[in-house]
Amino acid sequence: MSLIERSFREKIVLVGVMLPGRSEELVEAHLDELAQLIDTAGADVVARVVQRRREPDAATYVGKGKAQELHELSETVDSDTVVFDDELTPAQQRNLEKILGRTAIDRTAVILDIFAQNARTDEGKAQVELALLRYRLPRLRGRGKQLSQQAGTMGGGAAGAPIGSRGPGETQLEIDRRRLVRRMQKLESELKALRRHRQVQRKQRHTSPFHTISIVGYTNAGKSTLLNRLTGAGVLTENRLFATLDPRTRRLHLPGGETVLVSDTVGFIRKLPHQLVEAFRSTLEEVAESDILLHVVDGSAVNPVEQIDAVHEVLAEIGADGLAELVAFNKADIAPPETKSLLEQFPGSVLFSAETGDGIDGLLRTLSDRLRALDSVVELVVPYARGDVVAALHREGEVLVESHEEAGTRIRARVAGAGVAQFQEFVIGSA
Ligand SMILES: Nc1nc2c(ncn2[C@@H]2O[C@H](COP(=O)(O)OP(=O)(O)OP(=O)(O)O)[C@@H](O)[C@H]2O)c(=O)[nH]1
Ligand SMILES: [Mg+2]
Repeated sequence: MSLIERSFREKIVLVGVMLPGRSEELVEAHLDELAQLIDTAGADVVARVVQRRREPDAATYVGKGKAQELHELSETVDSDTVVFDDELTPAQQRNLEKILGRTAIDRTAVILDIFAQNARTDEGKAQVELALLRYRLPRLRGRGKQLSQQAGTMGGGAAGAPIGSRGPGETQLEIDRRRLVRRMQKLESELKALRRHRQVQRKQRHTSPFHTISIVGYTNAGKSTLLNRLTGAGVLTENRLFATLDPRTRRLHLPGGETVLVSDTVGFIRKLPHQLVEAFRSTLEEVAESDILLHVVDGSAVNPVEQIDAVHEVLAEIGADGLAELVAFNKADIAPPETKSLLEQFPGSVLFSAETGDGIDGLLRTLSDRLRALDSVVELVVPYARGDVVAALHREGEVLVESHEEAGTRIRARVAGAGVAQFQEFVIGSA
């Protein structure tokens, strides 16, 4: 299931609106990103248009006159589709298609399409399909004859009937809608089952003594490259957006001798479609349960701070905003000198290159220190009958002092934050 035609490369016109207070550089950076999304989706950008507006037009996103101009431009450059840099309402989409005489889609549709292309596992595929259907449901329209002829072209499914199609076949529309809802329900229950399975796995991991680290960050920041560099994981890295959809977890030995679990995550992006955040919630829940976030930022990006903000927004949406976070600026080899000032702006952050390995030692040392700071030092008395608990403390924590008393073995130990619960009944105090 896809929204973008791949049997030939579609010609695309990009459209953005420049709102007050946004710099031209920023708007251009947003359109560059949209162009990269289009390229990743397998189509070619043939023109781009920016309109200054106080706010997007409620009916047509750009002004009506601009929409008419866009129609003429599209004719001239012979474009197949016009892509808008914001999510269009179903009504805006319909109105624009009438004026443009071709498919109009939005940023959300492009991102959904790329996710659909990149999903590999059953769970990933089900999550993406569900997100697509949630996007498509409010946009379903009556099908005319022309749509079936046009069915193969970009957006044919999502955008619905092209202009000039006859009035909606009400019953056909109802049938389509019902079919779609049934499919969504089926996917939801499949995902629920997968989620239960995942929770069981997660429980097992919870009792594991290892700290867990999630690598998060903007898409294309170099998260997978870092995971590979650290663990030799051999996961796919590519100079394209959303290369990773199915996150991997690997063991890593830190310089201090500690073993931790590191997971890669799907990349985030400005205006990540909420349908996707919803659909990926179960995968993203794991991020919220990690001990620390390793937030990788592309130090060579035009707008690293905006990307950091976008990542924080998604983290808040999945309930991972309260976690410990180490901000790590990547691509030191190509980052401009200004990146150094970012290190001051984000206290405790580091600069490194996943590609060349520069700064990796410092990154790991900082990570190690931050993890130690998360540990708690507790005082316990363990009855002599519970030699298993004493053994577990030696294995999973760091025993600092051990003495023998009448009631049992008295131990002072450093235990990982999440691991304390396991020993709670023997704890008599903490430092
Ligand atoms: N110059 C340079 N390029 C890098 C560095 N680290 C990663 N890259 C490149 O950046 C691109 C993206 O890297 P990935 O590791 O796939 O990025 P990601 O964050 O996993 O991206 P998604 O999975 O798509 O979200 C690739 O072309 C890498 O080769 C670096 O330190 N320097
Ligand atoms: Mg990746």
